[in-house]
Amino acid sequence: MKLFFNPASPYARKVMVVAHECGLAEQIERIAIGLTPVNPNDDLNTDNPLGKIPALVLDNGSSLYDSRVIAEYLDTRGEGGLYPQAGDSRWQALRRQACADGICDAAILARYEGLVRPEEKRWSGWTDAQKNKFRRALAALEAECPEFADTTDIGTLSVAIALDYIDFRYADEAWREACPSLAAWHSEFGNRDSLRNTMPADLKA
Ligand code: 99T
Repeated sequence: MKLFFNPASPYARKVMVVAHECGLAEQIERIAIGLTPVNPNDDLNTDNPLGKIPALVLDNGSSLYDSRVIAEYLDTRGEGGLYPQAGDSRWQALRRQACADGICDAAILARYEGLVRPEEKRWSGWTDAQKNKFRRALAALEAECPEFADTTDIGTLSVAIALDYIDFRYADEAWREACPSLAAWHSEFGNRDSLRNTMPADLKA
Protein backbone atom coordinates (compact mmCIF):
# COMPACT_ATOMS: atom_id res chain seq x y z
CA MET A 1 0.00 0.00 0.00
CA LYS A 2 1.16 3.56 -0.75
CA LEU A 3 0.16 6.50 1.42
CA PHE A 4 0.28 10.09 0.24
CA PHE A 5 1.49 11.67 3.40
CA ASN A 6 2.98 14.69 5.09
CA PRO A 7 4.62 14.57 8.54
CA ALA A 8 2.76 17.76 9.54
CA SER A 9 -0.67 16.39 8.69
CA PRO A 10 -2.69 15.24 11.72
CA TYR A 11 -4.98 13.26 9.40
CA ALA A 12 -2.08 11.37 7.83
CA ARG A 13 -0.71 10.82 11.33
CA LYS A 14 -4.04 9.33 12.42
CA VAL A 15 -3.77 6.82 9.59
CA MET A 16 -0.23 5.89 10.65
CA VAL A 17 -1.24 5.65 14.32
CA VAL A 18 -3.99 3.20 13.39
CA ALA A 19 -1.53 1.30 11.16
CA HIS A 20 0.83 0.98 14.14
CA GLU A 21 -2.00 -0.11 16.43
CA CYS A 22 -3.00 -2.76 13.87
CA GLY A 23 0.52 -4.00 13.11
CA LEU A 24 0.30 -2.80 9.50
CA ALA A 25 2.75 0.12 9.54
CA GLU A 26 5.49 -1.84 7.78
CA GLN A 27 3.18 -2.59 4.87
CA ILE A 28 2.68 1.09 4.09
CA GLU A 29 5.08 2.93 1.80
CA ARG A 30 4.84 6.62 2.62
CA ILE A 31 5.13 9.18 -0.16
CA ALA A 32 5.80 12.57 1.41
CA ILE A 33 4.37 15.54 -0.46
CA GLY A 34 3.95 19.18 0.45
CA LEU A 35 0.83 20.98 -0.66
CA THR A 36 -1.66 23.70 0.11
CA PRO A 37 -5.11 24.26 -1.43
CA VAL A 38 -3.52 26.53 -4.06
CA ASN A 39 -0.41 24.41 -4.67
CA PRO A 40 -1.84 21.04 -5.63
CA ASN A 41 0.05 17.88 -6.49
CA ASP A 42 -0.83 16.19 -9.78
CA ASP A 43 0.07 12.67 -8.63
CA LEU A 44 -2.12 13.03 -5.57
CA ASN A 45 -4.99 14.48 -7.60
CA THR A 46 -5.05 11.30 -9.68
CA ASP A 47 -5.74 9.22 -6.58
CA ASN A 48 -7.79 11.77 -4.64
CA PRO A 49 -9.69 14.26 -6.82
CA LEU A 50 -10.11 16.46 -3.73
CA GLY A 51 -6.33 16.94 -3.69
CA LYS A 52 -5.99 16.27 0.03
CA ILE A 53 -3.76 14.06 2.09
CA PRO A 54 -3.95 11.38 3.26
CA ALA A 55 -4.86 9.14 0.33
CA LEU A 56 -4.08 5.42 0.37
CA VAL A 57 -3.39 3.53 -2.87
CA LEU A 58 -4.15 -0.14 -2.45
CA ASP A 59 -2.16 -2.95 -4.05
CA ASN A 60 -4.91 -3.39 -6.67
CA GLY A 61 -4.43 0.24 -7.75
CA SER A 62 -7.67 1.60 -6.28
CA SER A 63 -7.50 4.40 -3.73
CA LEU A 64 -9.17 5.32 -0.47
CA TYR A 65 -9.63 8.71 1.17
CA ASP A 66 -10.17 10.51 3.56
CA SER A 67 -8.48 9.70 6.88
CA ARG A 68 -11.68 8.33 8.44
CA VAL A 69 -12.20 5.86 5.63
CA ILE A 70 -8.54 4.81 5.53
CA ALA A 71 -8.34 4.39 9.31
CA GLU A 72 -11.41 2.16 9.42
CA TYR A 73 -10.14 0.18 6.42
CA LEU A 74 -6.83 -0.50 8.20
CA ASP A 75 -8.59 -1.39 11.44
CA THR A 76 -10.77 -3.91 9.59
CA ARG A 77 -7.85 -5.35 7.64
CA GLY A 78 -5.61 -5.59 10.70
CA GLU A 79 -8.30 -6.48 13.23
CA GLY A 80 -7.26 -3.53 15.33
CA GLY A 81 -10.44 -3.34 17.39
CA LEU A 82 -10.33 0.46 17.57
CA TYR A 83 -14.00 0.80 16.55
CA PRO A 84 -16.52 -0.35 19.15
CA GLN A 85 -19.03 -2.40 17.22
CA ALA A 86 -22.28 -1.56 18.94
CA GLY A 87 -24.08 0.67 21.36
CA ASP A 88 -23.33 4.10 22.70
CA SER A 89 -19.57 3.49 22.88
CA ARG A 90 -19.46 3.25 19.06
CA TRP A 91 -21.24 6.55 18.52
CA GLN A 92 -19.21 8.30 21.19
CA ALA A 93 -15.95 7.06 19.64
CA LEU A 94 -17.00 8.26 16.18
CA ARG A 95 -18.27 11.56 17.55
CA ARG A 96 -14.96 12.12 19.39
CA GLN A 97 -13.11 11.42 16.17
CA ALA A 98 -15.32 14.03 14.46
CA CYS A 99 -14.61 16.49 17.27
CA ALA A 100 -10.86 15.91 17.00
CA ASP A 101 -10.88 16.17 13.21
CA GLY A 102 -12.95 19.35 13.53
CA ILE A 103 -10.33 20.84 15.84
CA CYS A 104 -7.74 20.14 13.15
CA ASP A 105 -10.02 21.46 10.38
CA ALA A 106 -10.48 24.78 12.23
CA ALA A 107 -6.79 25.02 13.14
CA ILE A 108 -5.77 24.41 9.51
CA LEU A 109 -8.29 26.90 8.11
CA ALA A 110 -6.96 29.54 10.52
CA ARG A 111 -3.41 28.64 9.47
CA TYR A 112 -4.16 28.79 5.74
CA GLU A 113 -5.68 32.26 6.21
CA GLY A 114 -2.25 33.54 7.29
CA LEU A 115 -0.11 31.25 5.12
CA VAL A 116 -1.93 31.01 1.82
CA ARG A 117 -4.19 34.04 1.43
CA PRO A 118 -2.55 37.20 0.04
CA GLU A 119 -1.86 39.64 2.86
CA GLU A 120 -4.26 42.34 1.68
CA LYS A 121 -7.12 39.83 1.62
CA ARG A 122 -6.62 38.36 5.07
CA TRP A 123 -9.48 38.68 7.53
CA SER A 124 -8.79 38.43 11.25
CA GLY A 125 -12.51 37.82 11.89
CA TRP A 126 -12.21 34.54 9.98
CA THR A 127 -9.07 33.46 11.84
CA ASP A 128 -10.60 34.33 15.22
CA ALA A 129 -13.81 32.44 14.42
CA GLN A 130 -11.82 29.30 13.50
CA LYS A 131 -9.77 29.55 16.68
CA ASN A 132 -12.98 29.92 18.68
CA LYS A 133 -14.21 26.68 17.13
CA PHE A 134 -11.21 24.71 18.29
CA ARG A 135 -11.21 26.41 21.71
CA ARG A 136 -14.87 25.49 22.27
CA ALA A 137 -14.16 21.92 21.22
CA LEU A 138 -11.21 21.70 23.63
CA ALA A 139 -13.45 22.98 26.45
CA ALA A 140 -16.04 20.31 25.59
CA LEU A 141 -13.35 17.60 25.68
CA GLU A 142 -12.15 18.90 29.05
CA ALA A 143 -15.70 18.51 30.40
CA GLU A 144 -16.05 14.93 29.15
CA CYS A 145 -12.50 13.81 29.84
CA PRO A 146 -13.46 11.63 32.86
CA GLU A 147 -15.75 9.62 30.55
CA PHE A 148 -13.05 8.64 28.06
CA ALA A 149 -9.89 8.71 30.18
CA ASP A 150 -9.65 4.90 30.36
CA THR A 151 -10.59 4.25 26.75
CA THR A 152 -8.40 3.49 23.75
CA ASP A 153 -10.29 3.71 20.48
CA ILE A 154 -10.42 5.76 17.30
CA GLY A 155 -11.97 8.63 19.26
CA THR A 156 -9.33 8.98 21.95
CA LEU A 157 -6.44 8.41 19.53
CA SER A 158 -7.85 11.18 17.31
CA VAL A 159 -8.17 13.51 20.30
CA ALA A 160 -4.53 12.95 21.29
CA ILE A 161 -3.42 13.67 17.71
CA ALA A 162 -5.48 16.87 17.56
CA LEU A 163 -3.92 18.11 20.81
CA ASP A 164 -0.44 17.42 19.43
CA TYR A 165 -1.37 19.33 16.29
CA ILE A 166 -2.42 22.36 18.34
CA ASP A 167 0.94 22.17 20.14
CA PHE A 168 2.72 21.84 16.78
CA ARG A 169 1.10 24.76 14.94
CA TYR A 170 -0.11 26.93 17.85
CA ALA A 171 2.64 26.65 20.43
CA ASP A 172 1.41 29.81 22.18
CA GLU A 173 -2.08 28.41 22.72
CA ALA A 174 -2.42 27.99 26.52
CA TRP A 175 -4.89 25.11 26.31
CA ARG A 176 -3.31 23.21 29.22
CA GLU A 177 -4.19 25.98 31.67
CA ALA A 178 -7.76 26.05 30.41
CA CYS A 179 -8.09 22.24 30.24
CA PRO A 180 -6.10 20.67 33.13
CA SER A 181 -7.85 17.26 33.07
CA LEU A 182 -7.37 16.95 29.33
CA ALA A 183 -3.72 17.95 29.72
CA ALA A 184 -3.10 15.28 32.37
CA TRP A 185 -4.82 12.62 30.24
CA HIS A 186 -2.87 13.70 27.14
CA SER A 187 0.44 13.53 28.95
CA GLU A 188 -0.20 9.90 30.01
CA PHE A 189 -1.98 8.65 26.89
CA GLY A 190 0.71 10.13 24.65
CA ASN A 191 3.10 7.43 25.87
CA ARG A 192 1.45 4.83 23.64
CA ASP A 193 3.98 3.48 21.12
CA SER A 194 1.73 4.32 18.17
CA LEU A 195 1.65 7.98 19.19
CA ARG A 196 5.32 8.20 20.12
CA ASN A 197 6.42 6.58 16.86
CA THR A 198 4.43 9.03 14.75
CA MET A 199 5.10 12.29 16.59
CA PRO A 200 5.92 15.20 14.23
CA ALA A 201 9.70 15.63 14.36
CA ASP A 202 9.50 19.20 15.67
CA LEU A 203 7.58 18.07 18.73
CA LYS A 204 9.86 15.22 19.78
CA ALA A 205 11.52 15.79 23.14
O1 99T B 1 -6.95 21.36 1.45
C1 99T B 1 -6.02 21.12 0.64
O2 99T B 1 -6.13 21.30 -0.57
C2 99T B 1 -4.70 20.59 1.15
N1 99T B 1 -4.77 20.22 2.52
C3 99T B 1 -4.68 18.94 2.94
O3 99T B 1 -4.53 18.01 2.19
C4 99T B 1 -4.74 18.70 4.44
C5 99T B 1 -3.35 18.43 4.91
S1 99T B 1 -3.14 18.67 6.63
N2 99T B 1 -5.54 17.53 4.65
C6 99T B 1 -6.87 17.61 4.88
O4 99T B 1 -7.45 18.70 4.99
C7 99T B 1 -7.61 16.29 4.97
C8 99T B 1 -8.94 16.39 5.72
C9 99T B 1 -9.80 15.16 5.50
N3 99T B 1 -11.11 15.39 6.06
C10 99T B 1 -9.20 13.90 6.13
O5 99T B 1 -8.36 13.24 5.51
O6 99T B 1 -9.63 13.53 7.23
C11 99T B 1 -1.83 19.87 6.60
C12 99T B 1 -1.53 20.36 7.99
C13 99T B 1 -0.41 21.36 8.05
O7 99T B 1 0.35 21.56 7.08
O8 99T B 1 -0.24 21.96 9.14
